[in-house]
Formats: sequence, structure tokens, C-alpha cells
Amino acid sequence: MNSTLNESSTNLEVQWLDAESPEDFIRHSSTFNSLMMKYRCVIRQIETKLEVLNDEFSVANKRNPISSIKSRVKSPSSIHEKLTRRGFPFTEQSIVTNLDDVAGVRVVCPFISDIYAIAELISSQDDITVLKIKDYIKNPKSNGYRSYHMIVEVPVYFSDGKVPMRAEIQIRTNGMDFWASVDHQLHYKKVMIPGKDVTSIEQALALCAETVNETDQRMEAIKDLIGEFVEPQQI
Ligand code: 0O2
Repeated sequence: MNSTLNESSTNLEVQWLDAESPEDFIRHSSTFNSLMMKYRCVIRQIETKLEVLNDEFSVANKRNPISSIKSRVKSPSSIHEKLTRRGFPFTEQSIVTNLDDVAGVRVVCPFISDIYAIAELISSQDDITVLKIKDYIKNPKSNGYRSYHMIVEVPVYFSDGKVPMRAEIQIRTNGMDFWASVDHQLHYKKVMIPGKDVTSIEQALALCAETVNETDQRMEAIKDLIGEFVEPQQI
């Protein structure tokens, strides 16, 4: 039996909109908790797929193409903020329809080529549908942000049937991850402190992103010089 998250009740939507804050809402809502549980489940499923690929590669090539995997379900405040900023209501239907990144999985790799290898292997699994790709490595953002983003849909099996769940997978190198986490921390500080020269801070950050990228390219060249480990043929 198949069910879909797009089936929602009108009464529920009124209840959600009446809540004083996202936190107030979730305290009272088992429906919201149940939806978040479904997002946690799709994260677990994607993490397992990635761990399997990492294990298999490490046995064959004596190194790991994945340095770390970090996952999160978007917080109620973040969900509320993103929906209202885009003019959408804060309802179950709206979350499912309008947000692609409630479930987020971040994969950090040693080399740029590992990013594309992991993306390719994930895309080729027949229970995964790739809905959207944003390649901020080939097309970096003007501030210097680099990462490979995929929006995927994966079926998750619950007691009452199969539900297609969406998640965002961000794949980046250790260097890109370092830059993005510093940028994320500074973002809030630089906009909040009056009198700061925001433009020069942004230029300095963009320069750092270029340095990180040059280092990533050099590391890739070193990896190519060494080559992948190949298991000797058994006689
Ligand atoms: P958080 O807290 O990380 O979840 P879309 O709906 O896809 O058209 P969206 O959601 O802006 O638009 O997608 P995009 O551009 O692919 O960016 C989504 C996520 O990428 C962000 O999530 C960040 O995690 C990351 N990201 C994008 N641009 C930057 C950047 O300039 N700096 C940093 N540090 N991270 C970035 P959220 O929801 O903004 O935040």
C-alpha cells in the first residue's frame, strides 16, 4: 500500500497557523513530530547508503572517499522562517511541497573527484530519484561558496506503506567545508555589527575561498600522481 505526505487535513492546517510560535506548535502537535520522524528516517537511509559505498571503496582502494557524514533535520524555527520568507503557509502540506531541505545530509570528502564519484554512485541507485542538482563547484557562488548539492527522493517503508521522502545531500571537500562553516559563523556577526566594513570582509572571505580551491586542485593533482591502490592479481 502506498501513502503520500501530500494528503493533509484542513483542520490541522488551521491548528498550525494558530500556534503562537513554531516551538509552541510542536509542543502540541504529534503530527509535526510524526513528519519530522519521517525526515529522520530518510536521513538514516541515505547515511546507510553512503556508509556502504565508503566501506566498499575502502576495501578495494585502501582509502576512504568519505571523511565524514553530518546530518540534521531542519529546526522548526528555520522551517517557519524559510516558509514565511517565501510567502508559504506553515502547514504540513506546505513543508512537504515547498521545502527540499528539511532533511539534510552533508558528506565531506578528501578530494574533488571523490565528490563526483559519490554523487554518481548515489544517483545510479535505482530507488533514488535525483530531482535537482546545483553544482556550486563548477559554478561557485559570487561569495566563493563551493559545494555539490543534490535534491533526492527516496522511498521509506513505514507500517502503513511506502512514502517518497525528499532530502538535500551536500557534498564537499574538507577545505570547502572549513570555508563554509567559518562563512556561516561570520555571516550573522558581520550583518549584526554596525559600522563594520562588510564589503572588505566579504572580499577577504572570497579570497580565502580561492586559496582553498587552489589547495583542493593541488591535492587532486597529488592524488593523480600517486594513483589509486589496485589489489595485486591473485595467481
Ligand atoms: P542551513 O542552516 O545550512 O540549512 P532552493 O530552494 O534550492 O532554490 P536554497 O535553499 O537557498 O534555494 O538552496 P541552496 O542555494 O542550494 O542553499 C541551500 C544550503 O546550502 C543552505 O542552507 C546552506 O547550508 C548552504 N549554502 C548555500 N549558500 C551558502 C553560502 O553562501 N555560505 C554557506 N556557509 N552555506 C551556504 P540554509 O537553509 O541556508 O541553511
